[in-house]
Amino acid sequence: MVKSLKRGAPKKLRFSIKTMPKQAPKKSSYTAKDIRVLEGLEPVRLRPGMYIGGTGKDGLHHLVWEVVDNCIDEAMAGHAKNIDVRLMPDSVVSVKDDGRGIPVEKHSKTKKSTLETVLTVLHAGGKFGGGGYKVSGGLHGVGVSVVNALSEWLEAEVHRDGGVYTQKFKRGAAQNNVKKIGTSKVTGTTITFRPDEQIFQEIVFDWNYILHHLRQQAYLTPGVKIHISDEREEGKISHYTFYFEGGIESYIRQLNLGKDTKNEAIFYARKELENDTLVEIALQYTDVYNETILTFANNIYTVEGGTHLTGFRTALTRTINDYARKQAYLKQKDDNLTADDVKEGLTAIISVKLREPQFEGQTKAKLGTPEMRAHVMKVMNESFAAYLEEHPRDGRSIVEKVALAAKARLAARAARDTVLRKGALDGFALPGKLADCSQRDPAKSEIFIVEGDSAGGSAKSGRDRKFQAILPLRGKILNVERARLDKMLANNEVKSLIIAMGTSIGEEFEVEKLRYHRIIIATDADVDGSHIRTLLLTLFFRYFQPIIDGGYLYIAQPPLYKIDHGKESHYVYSDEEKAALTKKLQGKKGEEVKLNVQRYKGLGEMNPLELWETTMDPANRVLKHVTIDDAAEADNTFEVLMGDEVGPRKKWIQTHAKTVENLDI
Ligand code: 0RA
Repeated sequence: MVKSLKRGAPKKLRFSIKTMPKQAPKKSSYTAKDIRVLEGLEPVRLRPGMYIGGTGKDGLHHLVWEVVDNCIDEAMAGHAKNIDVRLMPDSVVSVKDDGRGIPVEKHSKTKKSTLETVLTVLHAGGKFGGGGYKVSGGLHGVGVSVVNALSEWLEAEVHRDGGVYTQKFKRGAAQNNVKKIGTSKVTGTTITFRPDEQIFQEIVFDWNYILHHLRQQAYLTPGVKIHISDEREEGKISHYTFYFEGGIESYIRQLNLGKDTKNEAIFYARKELENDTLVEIALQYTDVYNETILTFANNIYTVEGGTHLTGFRTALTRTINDYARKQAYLKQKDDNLTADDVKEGLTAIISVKLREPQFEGQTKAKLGTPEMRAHVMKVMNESFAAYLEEHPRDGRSIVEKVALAAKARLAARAARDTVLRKGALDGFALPGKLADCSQRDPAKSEIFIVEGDSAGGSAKSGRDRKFQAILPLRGKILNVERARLDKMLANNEVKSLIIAMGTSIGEEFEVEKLRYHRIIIATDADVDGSHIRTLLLTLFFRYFQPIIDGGYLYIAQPPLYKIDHGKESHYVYSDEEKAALTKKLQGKKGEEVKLNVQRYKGLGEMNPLELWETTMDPANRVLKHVTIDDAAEADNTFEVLMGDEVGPRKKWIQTHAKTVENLDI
């Protein structure tokens, strides 16, 4: 058990001096006593961003994380087993634990009760414990006093030494001395608070966000039971209990649920090193193509990775290579297995704990502490090599999987080299199915990527051939679900697209050679259409980012319905629009009028004129400009919903669904 871990900066800490409370509190409204107390917390209210990262959604939720974190510390020190988080009406949250209870007796230094000190003195959290145990100061190293400072009101209830004690605060200022209000046979702390509307832009908590975070915390703190309930709507209570005996090993099992696993025994290592440093690693290979790797430092999710991750990758690659050679799975002369090869099918979690971690990167979500690289490498080198020796069957499956990835990598490279050498992608021979425009100036030219031959036919007839080119793609062929993206590049449809664009791909890519400055994806408004759109966006995201950055990529917005009303025809682009228009047309006459509503399932159902009028004519059409965020999201959707990685898909579905219990698996 590692005690006294000081935690560092928040996941998303933006040190913005622009972040100011909407209204700074007026000192005059406080009594002399309040001012004395507030002096300590005033900086928090003046610059909330410095303490919780901001006053938006993340900052608001940090209040909850901060309190829960103190409870987790109490659990990690072996004193608490249960944490209960309740979202109550009117943005009130309460967080309860069954730990020792914050001490209520007078503290020798501050002459106030320890409870009041912990809640009103910045960074006081850790200094007041007895024995070797210190409260870490919470997830963000700021302590519960920050939560107190940023709450309209906060109430602490402590069960300790046979009594029940409470104390109330307003905007960080104590309203009374701690008082005994009853007797109790149990121990624990309950902190109930309402975030201050003067500080936060909005004080509505996001249930799914909280669920996701607390589930993750439960995995990272094996043995602690976290119960969460949403009691904000009367008669509609949802609740979850997260309890994972197996810690990050359980987390791996959950992520790999439903996938074919390569090594049956999940690899798990845990090592305490000098200076209260702890390294925990769990991993398992599956038969999927991509990698799922989650890294944490002091229970903070480090999205951007950092030194713990690089240490892990280096050691993993080296250990697998050493083992493969030693077992003669690789011949001496064979190429090394690369870091990319060992990624394929890997599910891994790295969780490190350390004193005073350094966070860096754009979102302060990258571990910078240099020594951590060597620490993780050391743990990995020793334990993973031992694991492979002790589990020869699992070792063999892992090496086989990695070797297969290497083979595919070499084959893909060879294929790409041949294609590039032959100059097949550089645009000299335009594909047969491209109906090109006559215009040669890229700035004035556009290309519609349409789905299927029938839409292709309508679009070719309906277009203005001077500046509009049409490239029909066979959806079915393109829709290579569960395939690697590099397979897609070998696909004829994709090749046609690359040749038509004229940019080539990979090292040969040149955005300056783009033949059209508007690339318009025009797929149908159905499931297949959205599949293909996701796929194309993913392709652009991974291989043609400069096209997105240059603002050249668009999505056409064809209408969903045509509504005929007497001699008038209207096109509508959404169900809401349809409802509104129907209401308007019905209302005109004050009686039932006959409307003929036609739903367009595909672009191919429109005749050329309709297609021109609604979707292609620059004077009328609506185009959605694709941003890098749209494309990144598509890429993610591609991974989660279309890939064969069941873990994230399950997770995605779970976080978006309501269930009651979610116990260890
Ligand atoms: C200061 C000292 C001790 C415990 C705590 C604070 C404490 C804080 C929180 C916040 C939420 N739950 C908490 N539980 C405990 C040590 C107490 C002792 O030595 O008995």
